[in-house]
Amino acid sequence: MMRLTGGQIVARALKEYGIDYVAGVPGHGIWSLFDAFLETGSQIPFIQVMHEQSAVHMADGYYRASGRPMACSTSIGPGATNTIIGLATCYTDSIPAFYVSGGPATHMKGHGVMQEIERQQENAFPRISEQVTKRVYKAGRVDELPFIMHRAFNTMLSGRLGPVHVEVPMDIQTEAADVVIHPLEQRMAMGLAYPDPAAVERAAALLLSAERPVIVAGGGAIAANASAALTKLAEKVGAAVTSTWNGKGAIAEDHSLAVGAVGQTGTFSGNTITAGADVVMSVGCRFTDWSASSYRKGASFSIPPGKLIHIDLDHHEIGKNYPTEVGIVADARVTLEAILASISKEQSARALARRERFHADIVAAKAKWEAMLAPRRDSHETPFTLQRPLGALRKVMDRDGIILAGSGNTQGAVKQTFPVYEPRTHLTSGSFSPMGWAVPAALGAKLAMPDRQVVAVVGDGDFMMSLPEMGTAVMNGIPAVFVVQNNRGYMSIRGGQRKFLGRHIASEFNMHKGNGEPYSANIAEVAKNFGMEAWKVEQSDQLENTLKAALDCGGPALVEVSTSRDAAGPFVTGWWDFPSPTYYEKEQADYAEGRRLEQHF
Ligand SMILES: Cc1ncc(C[n+]2csc(CCOP(=O)(O)OP(=O)(O)O)c2C)c(N)n1
Ligand SMILES: [Mg+2]
Repeated sequence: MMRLTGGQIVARALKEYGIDYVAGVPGHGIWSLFDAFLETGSQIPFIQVMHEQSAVHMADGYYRASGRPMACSTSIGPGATNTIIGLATCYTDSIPAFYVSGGPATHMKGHGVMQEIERQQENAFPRISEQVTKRVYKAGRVDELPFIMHRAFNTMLSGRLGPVHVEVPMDIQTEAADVVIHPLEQRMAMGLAYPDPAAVERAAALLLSAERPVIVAGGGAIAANASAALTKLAEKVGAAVTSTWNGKGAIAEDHSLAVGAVGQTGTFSGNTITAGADVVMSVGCRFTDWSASSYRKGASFSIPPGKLIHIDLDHHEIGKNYPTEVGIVADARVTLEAILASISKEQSARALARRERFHADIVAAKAKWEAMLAPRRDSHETPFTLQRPLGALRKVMDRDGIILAGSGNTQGAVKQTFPVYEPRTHLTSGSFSPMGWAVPAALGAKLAMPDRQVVAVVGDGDFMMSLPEMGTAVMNGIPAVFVVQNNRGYMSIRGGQRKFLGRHIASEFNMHKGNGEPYSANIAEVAKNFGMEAWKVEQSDQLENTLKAALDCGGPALVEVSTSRDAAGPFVTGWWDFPSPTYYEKEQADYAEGRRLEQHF
């Protein structure tokens, strides 16, 4: 037993449960809890950021890079509501993050205290965070905080992972009680969820009987550290491996069986080979519309007639978008290992003997994709194509360097153009895809993996949403590198508007008075003013050496590259369900044809 305040209990539990850093912004609602971080025994390194959303994104990047959770903390009211996009990003991609906020004092709530939302319910913020976390815990007494802390960690780190929110009212942060911080091991299950042996047998038999098997690696394959087993199983049955956005890196992308990504902005080879599969085995993937080309038959998947083996830790995903032949709710790594163990050498040899034609098709599809990609990636035209800076970056970055992609064109372009070789080296905001994610997430990734190169590739629009975090990088001395592709506007959005609507609005950055010329801040100079090294590159022959200089300079650094407004975006090798307004007749007709082929009902 120890006599501790609410703030001390939270801090000590965070330390004992393995949290290395807390990021956030203070305010009166969390003063007493932050103060405890200065008390002996409760000290925990604090990373001051410029916007609360960035604190959550930082914890998100920290986890995606390392597999270890980080914490973030804010005041009440606006400080708390600023976290919502960060929490939603973690929640949609099943990323653990521990978020602790203050709350109105228990004897004051509902009376309209400073920064309280109370019109429909006293202290309404947790009702907002409830929708973007696995669970919210509201402390009502100081002596229940040790219980809340182990429940929150249990929730965050068990089953399908995700963020949690603990709210500690201002009075409870200050009060003390005699408490015990419970060892977490005693409050968590041991080991992993094993698959049903009958399901394993059926999955193995299906893979062996297939002529064109494809394994789809989702984010769950990476979360479960299943990469080695996944690669071995692909080799044993001669299956191709494709990946979703979050699954990129689950197999080394220079492996002969890796065909690249699937979906709207997948690769040609990824979509062609996967759409032709007679058996698909998905590992930790929920078949979002983006990865499944809005379920249009033959675009990314053809299920049916293809048969699906769906491995996921969450039963909700089984059968949601496609019917399954075998649905398995278990840990991805142990499931793949069990399937591997159930296949004999002779069975493997017999299956591989039938794969000659399929493997030749894989080689041909990959060659065709490389021929599509190479001219844009290797182009020396200026302003640059979207892909050229990525080709240059791949040449100068270490094999295990970590790349983060912002939203917009860079996100699809990185997926298509920047091969990665290890899990947790390609980080993307994935299915929630907020602008403003990549910069703070890169800071989190670099904090977690200080010995690795960490580079965020962002568009100018995305960058503007997290610009002040340049200050965070400099103040905290976090040497991540930011590559800003400046095309003076939201060109991915303009591209979509042109394609589906034939015209555009609010997507170019232009002067609205005078001659309407394109507008941009001088981003490299802005970064220098924040106190970091920065370069602006406009010549092709300076790309590689400047990127290398940024990686080698030892501090946070920024490279602004001028990309063409009219540069083609990522290749659209899949399909996407986007209805155009009825006054666009031709677009409507194309859309109706695609929609007719959708298979998700
Ligand atoms: C917070 C947020 N608001 C709006 C969007 C919609 N959106 C997606 S990409 C994009 C533009 C990104 O611009 P930029 O980073 O410059 O990249 P570019 O499209 O020019 O490649 C917008 C507005 C979003 N993803 N996130
Ligand atoms: Mg842009």
